[in-house]
Amino acid sequence: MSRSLPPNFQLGFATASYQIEGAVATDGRGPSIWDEFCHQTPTRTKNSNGDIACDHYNRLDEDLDLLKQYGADAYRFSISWSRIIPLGGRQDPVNEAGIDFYNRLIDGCLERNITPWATLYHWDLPQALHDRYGGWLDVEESQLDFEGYARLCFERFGDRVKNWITLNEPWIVSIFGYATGINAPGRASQGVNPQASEGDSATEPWTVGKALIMSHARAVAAYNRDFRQAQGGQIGISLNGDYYEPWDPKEPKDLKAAERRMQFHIGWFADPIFLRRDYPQCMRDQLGERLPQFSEADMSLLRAAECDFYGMNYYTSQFARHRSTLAPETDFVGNVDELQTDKAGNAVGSESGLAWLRSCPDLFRKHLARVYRLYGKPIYVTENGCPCPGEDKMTREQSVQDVYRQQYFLDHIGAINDAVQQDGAVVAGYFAWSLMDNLEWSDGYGPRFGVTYTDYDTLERTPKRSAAMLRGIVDARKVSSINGKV
Ligand code: PNW
Repeated sequence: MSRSLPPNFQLGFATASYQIEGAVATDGRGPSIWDEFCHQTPTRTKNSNGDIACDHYNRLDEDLDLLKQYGADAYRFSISWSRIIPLGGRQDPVNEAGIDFYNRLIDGCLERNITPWATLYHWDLPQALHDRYGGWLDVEESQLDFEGYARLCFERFGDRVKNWITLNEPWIVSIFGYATGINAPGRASQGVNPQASEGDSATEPWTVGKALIMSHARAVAAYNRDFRQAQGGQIGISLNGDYYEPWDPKEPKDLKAAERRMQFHIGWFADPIFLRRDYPQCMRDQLGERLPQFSEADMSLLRAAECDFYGMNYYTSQFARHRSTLAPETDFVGNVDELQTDKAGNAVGSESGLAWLRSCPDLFRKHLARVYRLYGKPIYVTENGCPCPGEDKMTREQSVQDVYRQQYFLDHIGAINDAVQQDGAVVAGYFAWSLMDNLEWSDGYGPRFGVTYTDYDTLERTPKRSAAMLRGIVDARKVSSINGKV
């Protein structure tokens, strides 16, 4: 087996606050838009909510012990904004009990020799900011409040946290939250989502996208100006996005469609953030005035916000087929059809336990190479994983076997190895999603992404076989340190 992962390549596991913590009203935490969304009637989350989730808030030490047991170098968690600033705003009171929880989490990692990676925003906007000014729909206010929140985190945790992720998946935040209305705050045009009572799918996602880009920029600029020198950490953002191949490889319009689809997924955020320039031309061409402009002041903020790495959340790939009709106003994919089978009938990958997720390690390799070529920053894979076929209906004894997941990890870490060795991509770490089965957002507690089985009745954790094997897979791919011996 070829070995090309650097000796200091980091293996970690990832989670997000609302998906695991529970304790939503404990010790002064304020509600977030996900608390509100999960308690709407009729339900939009399969009757599930994060009130208890995995009860991680009360089982912190046990969960950190799992990480240790799995040989983790790093742990990626997210901070619940409304746990530390219950009302969210830059003038609002700080909740010291919430700060204490994250101090215990961070110190608990360090005591176990695990490097903490903190995500500032994994989708749980304080509800008070949504009520006060529409949350992310107010581009000016939201970026100032996000900067205030980020500064508080740097001040209180930055002596020990040296790895920061500003936002998790701004594409999902904008599109699922404001175009399809599948995620909180559940806004969409009535014709798009009958369960949404308010929204405008043609305009709101693009406004929210700009708010997120500028919020990221303000947090990074603050870090660069006031914290970087003293604290010496690194900061980046985690972007999702599938890799797309043309549905018909002989059709030039499908080749363009595949590239355009990736620009709508990734270039939307990566061009302003990593290349410090306007949105991709294909987005301007299709969306025109509905895509906000960057002012001179915005551009200078983006230029002051150079960050350190590209966080890649990668799960699957698809085929793109061009459309000959005009794009509807509510289109957000670049006017393409997305398919899991190409023109010749080849499937993009094997089926997992979720319809949208197929295992496509060869295309993951292409994705890594493309992203590194375009944006030029070291890549950390900040999420990768899957549920096994049928796992949502399995008993614990069946689920912990997780043969499909073990193969998925093996294949995807192999793809990283090849992208580094043969395509020159720089990939510095890998976080499996997720440390444990948890609340899969609007899909509820059905899909299980964990390397640890969670029994939602007893909250007991049981390691799956994949948890124990990851350490070995990564070590086997690392370059040998001396004379070909590890
Ligand atoms: C990510 N899609 O979300 C999130 O960062 C996690 O919180 C989540 O649990 C995980 O992936 C698994 O879904 C995504 O439909 C949700 O393509 C949906 C998609 C992609 C990412």
